[in-house]
Amino acid sequence: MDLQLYHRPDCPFCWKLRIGMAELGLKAQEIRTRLGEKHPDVIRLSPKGTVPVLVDLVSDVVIWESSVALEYINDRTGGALLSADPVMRARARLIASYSDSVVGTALRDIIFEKRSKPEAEWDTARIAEGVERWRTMCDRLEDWLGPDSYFAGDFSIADCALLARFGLAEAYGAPVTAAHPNLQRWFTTNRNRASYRSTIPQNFPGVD
Ligand SMILES: N[C@@H](CCC(=O)N[C@@H](CS)C(=O)NCC(=O)O)C(=O)O
Repeated sequence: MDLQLYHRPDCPFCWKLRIGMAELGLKAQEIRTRLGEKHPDVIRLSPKGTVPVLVDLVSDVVIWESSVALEYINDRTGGALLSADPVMRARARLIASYSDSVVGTALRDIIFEKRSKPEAEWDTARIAEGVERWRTMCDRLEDWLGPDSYFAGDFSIADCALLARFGLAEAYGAPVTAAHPNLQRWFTTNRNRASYRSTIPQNFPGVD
């Protein structure tokens, strides 16, 4: 595959996709976008105007939705990021979707608040509510993971999605704690994966 990736390093959807690409041994020509800036190519290529945008130059396909892009590269390379079992595939997709939407919304309040203004002006009540919602998500994720190593069979698209969110949560002051031992074990182990370490953003706006 000859890939181009439009992405922003600290965007969780982009980070998720970069983790998946690294897991699958894929490299892309990277075009980085910046917070608050609309890249003209992204506006041209994506009807949503969001990143990531993945372009497969060989197949001449443009994919502007991170979950579709992740499954596309997985399909193209033998499918290592989804189990063969239909139940586990469904589970991986559900958890990845939960990560993209529900988990993302909880963290968004914390991140938007911290990166949009100086610390002295942070709305601490809004941040505290976000942290509270994040902890509630963690209760559910803790049960879903249980004693397993990964969320849906082997390492999957669900782990890609959640690793990026947990990385952001930690950076923005909502780390996983001993109240969630399964999650703590999962994050401590998987943050050492080469795919995570090689894709972690160099800085997190507002807190670096
Ligand atoms: N559902 C989309 C969401 C992508 C998204 O919201 N990306 C954000 C960055 S995290 C974005 O591009 N926002 C518009 C902007 O930054 O101009 C996906 O999964 O690809």
